[in-house]
Amino acid sequence: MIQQTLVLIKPDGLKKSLTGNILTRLSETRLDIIAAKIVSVHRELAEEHYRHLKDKPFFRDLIKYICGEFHKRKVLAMIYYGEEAISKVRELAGATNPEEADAVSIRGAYGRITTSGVYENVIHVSANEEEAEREIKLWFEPDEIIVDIYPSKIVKKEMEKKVWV
Ligand code: 3AN
Repeated sequence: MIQQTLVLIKPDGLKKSLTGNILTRLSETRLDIIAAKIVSVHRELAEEHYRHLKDKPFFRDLIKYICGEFHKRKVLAMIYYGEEAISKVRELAGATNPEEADAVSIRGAYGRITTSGVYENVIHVSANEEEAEREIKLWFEPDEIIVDIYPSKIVKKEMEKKVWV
């Protein structure tokens, strides 16, 4: 089944200059990248992204982490697309807990748990098709994706926009 999945290289991955290594590992999947951008993550986006964890004791630190307060204030957001994209990318990413992740997975190789208990697991990948759709629509506009993966519509908008001078 053709699927799409959101992949985030998190602030620790960027701070540690792991982007190239992670992209090389992900290229083993032979999937297509159909969207990519650097995002400075604001609190609302972070809280919405991790809304299923809002009652967890680690939620506050998790939001600080993804917003880059411990590393760099940016993430690399991408959409991978192709046959069984979700399971292929999840397998390469490895388990949530980097100490339990397979040693050759991305999280197993590059992740760590800090002394204050924050999981720095360098990469986010969507859990299933429903989450992928929710997350992709949260992080990307239809125009930023080069394949029509979900239905969209054209609307006329009068809005302020930054342009080159
Ligand atoms: P995954 O990212 O593997 O789908 P989720 O959605 O359960 O897993 O967790 C989201 C993020 O929350 C993880 N990537 C990790 O950064 C953090 N996290 C999950 N469980 C814990 C935990 N027990 N302690 C600290 N941080 C955690």
